[in-house]
Amino acid sequence: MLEQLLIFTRGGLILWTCKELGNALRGSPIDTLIRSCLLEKRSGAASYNYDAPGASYTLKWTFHNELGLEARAVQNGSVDGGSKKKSGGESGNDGGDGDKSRGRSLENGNLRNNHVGNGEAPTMEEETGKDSNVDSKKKGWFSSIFQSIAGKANLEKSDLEPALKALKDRLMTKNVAEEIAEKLCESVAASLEGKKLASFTRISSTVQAAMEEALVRILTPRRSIDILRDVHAAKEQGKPYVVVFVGVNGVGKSTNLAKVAYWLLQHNVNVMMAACDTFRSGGVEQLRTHVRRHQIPIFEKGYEKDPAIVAKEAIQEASRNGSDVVLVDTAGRMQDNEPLMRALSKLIYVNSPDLVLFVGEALVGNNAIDQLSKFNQKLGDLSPSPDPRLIDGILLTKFDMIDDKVGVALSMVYISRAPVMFVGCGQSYTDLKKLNVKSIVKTLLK
Ligand SMILES: Nc1nc2c(ncn2[C@@H]2O[C@H](COP(=O)(O)OP(=O)(O)OP(=O)(O)O)[C@@H](O)[C@H]2O)c(=O)[nH]1
Ligand SMILES: [Mg+2]
Repeated sequence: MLEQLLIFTRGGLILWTCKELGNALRGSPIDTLIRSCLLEKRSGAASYNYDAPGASYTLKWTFHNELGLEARAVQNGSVDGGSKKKSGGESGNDGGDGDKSRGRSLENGNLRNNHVGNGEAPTMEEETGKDSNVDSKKKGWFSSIFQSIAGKANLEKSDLEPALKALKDRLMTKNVAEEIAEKLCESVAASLEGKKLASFTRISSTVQAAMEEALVRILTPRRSIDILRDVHAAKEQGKPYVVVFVGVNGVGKSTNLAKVAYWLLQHNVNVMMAACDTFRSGGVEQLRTHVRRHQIPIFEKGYEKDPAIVAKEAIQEASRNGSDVVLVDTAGRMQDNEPLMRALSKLIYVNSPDLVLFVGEALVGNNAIDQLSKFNQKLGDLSPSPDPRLIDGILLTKFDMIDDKVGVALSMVYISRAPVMFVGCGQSYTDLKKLNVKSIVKTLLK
């Protein structure tokens, strides 16, 4: 018999409950389910049996909704095929719910896995950003600057200048660096010059295509990095694939390291974490919480040890225990703190990781660009090697908090020529996405 229905956000905030369906629940089946199944196991199952003295329930759930709502049905005893209510159709992706209660997924500053299994393939979504309603919102400013040229024959640069100036200013309000804004405008100009575009719609689609093409050029890295492919290649050579997460304090290194671990686990890759933040108190414990939830090994040596040595021992341990990947957490450091930057270059020199991932916070806007370029510069200057390793890729965090200021992503790639490999967009393990160029263009033209 159906005992209770609940709807709550991914953060755990109960929005609606209907208890009148049966007797009051005995024990705490909902709490137990959340604690021991949903949070801990990353369960892909959609059914859970709760058995306590005098209480036996089957709990079923679905997580399949754009709003981040979830419906839960509790049935008495063990059942088959109990009713499963959906709270609204959708794609099952993690598209943000913008829900303030998301913060509740954090406990003592640590990330919780609050992604409720929906049995779907654990692929990484592309960052779809803030592009809903783009077309309607775009119309206002976009039509006011481009409408005037519709229907003009043989568009010349002088015809386009006012529109391009307005476009450049607009891009710069979204944190696009001036140099990049100019490049984008040049591409747009080249796509329009000499043409006659009869309708505003044609102009709009031409501009959009030109921007997309230019952005793909900017965002396309010098070399492509396919982590899963490289992990398998390393495995074939009988060695673990090593990723070092670097960046300034509090940008989200450890949290996003845990998200990357989650993503790798979903691809059946054995992951080990190396607690090489031997500097900030609480850093090791923070990582321990994640490994407990992921049920993966951790290599740790406490505090005040040389992180380069801890990482080295961790990699040796990974070879012994058959881990495919070692994710190395490092202490946050300011880009101009020379002793700490020297220690980091030593860690990289000693361990030759496969990937040096710079974790940057999109939220700090152009400061992130300064951090990135100085990290690269210091890693180069302070390395013991004549041929120093620099940053290979970027993990951009807090993308969920920047509204439409997406320009920072472009600048980071532009100055470092390192690709944005992941975008962190929330505080759940599943809030890790790929950068989506189309969506960036839409956001910029919004
Ligand atoms: N909204 C949002 N918050 C994030 C994201 N990534 C990390 N955070 C939060 O940022 C805060 C700092 O995260 P940490 O992972 O501890 O950062 P850190 O870089 O390891 O910090 P230090 O080790 O002290 O340098 C935590 O509250 C995280 O939950 C993200 O993509 N979006
Ligand atoms: Mg950390």
